[in-house]
Amino acid sequence: MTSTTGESRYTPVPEDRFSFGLWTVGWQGVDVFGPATRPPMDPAHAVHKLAELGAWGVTFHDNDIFAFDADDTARDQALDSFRKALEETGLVVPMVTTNLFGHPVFKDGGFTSNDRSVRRFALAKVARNLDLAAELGAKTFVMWGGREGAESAFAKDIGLALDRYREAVNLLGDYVLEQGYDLRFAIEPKPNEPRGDILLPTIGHALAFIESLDHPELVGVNPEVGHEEMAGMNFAAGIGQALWAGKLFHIDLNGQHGPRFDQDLRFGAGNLRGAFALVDLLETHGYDGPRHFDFKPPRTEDEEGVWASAAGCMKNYLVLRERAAAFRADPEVQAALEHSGVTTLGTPTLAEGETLQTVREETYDIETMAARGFAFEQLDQLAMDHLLGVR
Ligand code: GLT
Ligand code: MN
Ligand code: MN
Repeated sequence: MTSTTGESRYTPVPEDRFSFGLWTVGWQGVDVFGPATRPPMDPAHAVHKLAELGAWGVTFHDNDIFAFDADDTARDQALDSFRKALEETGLVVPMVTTNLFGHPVFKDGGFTSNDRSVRRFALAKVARNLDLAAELGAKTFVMWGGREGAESAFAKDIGLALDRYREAVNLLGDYVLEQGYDLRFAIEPKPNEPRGDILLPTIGHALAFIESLDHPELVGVNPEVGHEEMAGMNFAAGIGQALWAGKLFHIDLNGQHGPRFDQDLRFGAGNLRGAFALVDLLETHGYDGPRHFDFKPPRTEDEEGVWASAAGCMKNYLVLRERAAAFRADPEVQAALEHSGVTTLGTPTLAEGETLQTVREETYDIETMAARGFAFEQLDQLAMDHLLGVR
């Protein structure tokens, strides 16, 4: 039985910066094979429940709060009720995003639809939502281009589509600068689903695209655990590169069992060792952005199950954070990191004043160098022992 103190170690507080999308806990369970299994959830109710569970923030798409075809009165009413819930609970809105994928008009994408009038409408929809994001104090604006892609090779000219994508992000960046909004963009990569192939499918594709923009400093990434793992990528390694590039503006935490459809399991489910490595990386790197959960409580769950699933996301993060701290503090681990050369990788390969000529003239004891064991297995077992709670 866990003691009260034991439980409270894993009870989230706002300082943990946990946030949830309204579309996550509000997901009604509609999938390709069947209709909703849960009733719609009032956004204000979701805000209250998330606050009770210890979350810090809530995020949304425009159409999570008001319908696509809402008139101004309906839009204002829905927003008033949401704002009231924010005031009552103290929850913040760290991120806002736009739905450019649900309505049939976006079936061939928003920014990169082959239909120019759709592209113009998409820009207008996002610009309006930027005003709302700024008004609510959001610092990050996510762009997930789920419909930006194709099912067949000849349907989309990739180069032209990227030209239009860039045109859109440049225009929206200019708008943010002109308005003086304190907002940055975060592109969310995904390899496929709902499109057969999606543009900017991985962290690496997105990072390369960002460097081609007029204001690359305004744009970073919002990687999602499951999306990289769907592509067979190592998520923590991708996050390592995003951090290295100074581009980890936001993150979508969830769980996935390898390359298959997007599972959006609660954080910690699926690849647990990957989740451990990720939390260790975020915490040791001093990542101070939101810990945002983008999961879908399975359609087997009723509302109680939805909150159990949301609470599980946060608890698993806190447990892994504690395990990672214990791993880092363990003197045996520190010695193993040293022994394996992990720490010495921080030393530049050439010393001050040395040149390529220096290394060309050096004599090398190749046999001894080749015989060295790196003891990564011992190090990894220590990590495993900490993860499993036996150290
Ligand atoms: C959608 C998608 C998520 C994105 C959201 C942001 S919407 O549910 O599956 O991964 O983060 O647009
Ligand atoms: Mn997903
Ligand atoms: Mn996501």
